[in-house]
Amino acid sequence: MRENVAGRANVEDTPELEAYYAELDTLDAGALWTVANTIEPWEPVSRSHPMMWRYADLRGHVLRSLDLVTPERAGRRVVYLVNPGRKDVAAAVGWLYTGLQVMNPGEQASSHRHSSSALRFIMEGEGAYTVVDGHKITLGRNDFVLTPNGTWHEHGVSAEGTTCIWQDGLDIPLVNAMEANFFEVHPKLAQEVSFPVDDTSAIYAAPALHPTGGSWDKPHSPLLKYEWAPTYDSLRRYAAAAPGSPYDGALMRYVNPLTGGHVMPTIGAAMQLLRPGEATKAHRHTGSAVYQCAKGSGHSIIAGQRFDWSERDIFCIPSWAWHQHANASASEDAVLFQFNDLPVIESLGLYREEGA
Ligand code: GTQ
Repeated sequence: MRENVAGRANVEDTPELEAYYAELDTLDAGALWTVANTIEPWEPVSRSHPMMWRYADLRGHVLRSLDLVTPERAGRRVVYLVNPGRKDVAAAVGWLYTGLQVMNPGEQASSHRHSSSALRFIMEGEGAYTVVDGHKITLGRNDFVLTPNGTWHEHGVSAEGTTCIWQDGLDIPLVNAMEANFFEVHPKLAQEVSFPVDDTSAIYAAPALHPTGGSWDKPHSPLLKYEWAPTYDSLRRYAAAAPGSPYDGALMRYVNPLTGGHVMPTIGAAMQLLRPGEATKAHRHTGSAVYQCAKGSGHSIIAGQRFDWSERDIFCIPSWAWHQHANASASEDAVLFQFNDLPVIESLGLYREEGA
């Protein structure tokens, strides 16, 4: 730990120093040189393990919770994913939380709001919806929906639908680390729908067109739903027209259509397509990400460990871990959804990247 390098702590323990440290400890103080090399590593040292959670392993357990608890009693019926290195903060990786939420037709969770920002990625089922600040949003497979911090939100499945499972992604660990988390339940437990259904898509999802007039001063995207069909179409067109990134294939960020920036101040998201047979080069960068395979199959090598994934499997890439991806198929696309903490990393000036 204490390397013998000029400018780095390199002090031998002596009885006198040990006594000195013990005295400082009684005063709730310490000698920096005993911890300097740990608290200021040469480069980021993530406590998160590279991990993959197979949907085939989890799905049955997620469905079992339908019989064990009601949304009323549980608040939210969710199986959350635990990184062994981040168990203490309920993170799947870094400061990001993720879980699988399940709901039967006709069920609705009570409306609430919190300081954490959240997103959902729909995995299976018909008829899911979310209400965000009075905007009702209908959701299908591979749709991605925002519930930015401070917005009232509730999720449900229409009576005509089927059992739905979606992935929740939140910055709960980050907001808790900042000691800034508030949580409130809506006084009426459910909101009124005060806008036309899917209005934010009608207003803000037009390709390369912005509505004139109006104003928007919130720090998150006014578009709340990013549908799968136009996303996949855009990725395919991009992948056919340009080489994309040697590290990520055809990767596109979900953006706030008014600014081109991230969808929320603390959580970014992206979708990437690996062409048939495509294998990327390895790179690493600061920032943590949670991935879900939205289509196809392949593998990723993360910090030297190989993870073979197929549709609905979830995996994570810790900050500064080397990673590369490959599509397993010679004829089909592989598509990966991800959410990440890049808006935080970038806005604090902490982004660094290194390619192999
Ligand atoms: O529905 O806002 O998986 O507050 C965890 C915490 C979902 C939600 C989770 C939450 C939510």
